[in-house]
Amino acid sequence: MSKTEKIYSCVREIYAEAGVDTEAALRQLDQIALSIHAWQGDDVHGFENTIHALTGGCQVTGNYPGCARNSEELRADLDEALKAIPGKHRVCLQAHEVDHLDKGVDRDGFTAANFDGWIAWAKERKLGLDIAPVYYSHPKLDHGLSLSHPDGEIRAFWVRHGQAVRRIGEAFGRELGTPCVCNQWAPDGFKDILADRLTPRIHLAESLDAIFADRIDEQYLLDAVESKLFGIGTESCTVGSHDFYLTYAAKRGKLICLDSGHFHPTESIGDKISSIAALQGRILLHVSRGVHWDSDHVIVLNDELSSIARETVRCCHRSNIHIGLDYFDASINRIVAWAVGARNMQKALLIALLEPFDRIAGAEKRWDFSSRLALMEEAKSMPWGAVYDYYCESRGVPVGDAFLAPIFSYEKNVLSRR
Ligand code: RNT
Ligand code: ZN
Repeated sequence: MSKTEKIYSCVREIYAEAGVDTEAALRQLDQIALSIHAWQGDDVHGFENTIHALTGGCQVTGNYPGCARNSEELRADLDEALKAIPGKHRVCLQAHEVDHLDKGVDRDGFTAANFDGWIAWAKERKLGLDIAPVYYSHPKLDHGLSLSHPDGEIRAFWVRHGQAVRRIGEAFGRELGTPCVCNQWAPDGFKDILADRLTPRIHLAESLDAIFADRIDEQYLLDAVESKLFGIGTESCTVGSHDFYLTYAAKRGKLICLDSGHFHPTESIGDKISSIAALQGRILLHVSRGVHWDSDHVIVLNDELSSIARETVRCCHRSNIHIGLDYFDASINRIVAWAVGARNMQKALLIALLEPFDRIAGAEKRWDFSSRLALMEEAKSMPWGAVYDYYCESRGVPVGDAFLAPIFSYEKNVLSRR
């Protein structure tokens, strides 16, 4: 018996005494696939011939060496990251993370063939793929507007891009046997106070309806729409606000994407999950960490993350919740960033799965809020870390910070030579 197993066998008993089955919790954790965001590896640059400037709220800071320069490097880096994350996961692409381009074909002409390396890679590893259109970092993002632009031709270009990416997503779903989540986020917004806030929103709604006009079977593709509050250069109005997209998603039966950096800094998305689960019930999470603003820092195991994970675990029986990661830090080793954030997401989920929920909810039902508070606080110091260590070991992943050494040797041998 390894040290990890020995500790786990005691800890399993401690949990059993509290009425919690750790084995059942780990089986549930095994079922939760995280959608790992590829863009952490290339600083949201993508692999089109021309590197367009990052525009419209996607700001990456830092210049740590080793940024992936093409899809092959990005896949190799993702392989390293996946070795540090127990369980079976998915990978989400931004649609400019292409394998290769066809001469003279812009984003409105992309097809699944431009992603064939990704499909082959995912097939081999039995991974699901998700995707998002890229309505930014392109000259046709004019005055900060894409899908809501007043010029119908500009809107039409971006609508064709959205349609093209949905078809690519459908191909991912067909080829890989698991529905691809295709998330629509457009940076459209305004720096200063607007005279007419209505027209851009009507344009956005019409563009989205045109993008979604193609009926695609949900066994291949699930559509999501993502709101935002503000960004650099869009301080006064984001066209696709939460009110806009929550209504849109409810009316059109789409997943609503909740990004934890896209609300007022004190507003938590944890509380939103049950509200949506009670009604519309289709959610995509973009788990991120804003520091003062939507800065997309690597997620840490803090109260915000715990509440997102807890609410996800409590609500997933009556809603369809997909967990996507969405942070990007170019100031540290990018593979470590992937691993730390994904492991934190799992730790937060595990803590929620190990909560003695029946006892806590029982106290609540009896109006015994004193016991509810005490039980919730005691649960925080239960030895869940030993359960996570055992999870890693039993799924063939290094325990504790041992995942760092292989990543740093990869940095030395591969990343530092780029
Ligand atoms: C930006 C949105 C969006 C992006 C990705 C890169 O604020 O959160 O999800 O992070 O498209
Ligand atoms: Zn996001």
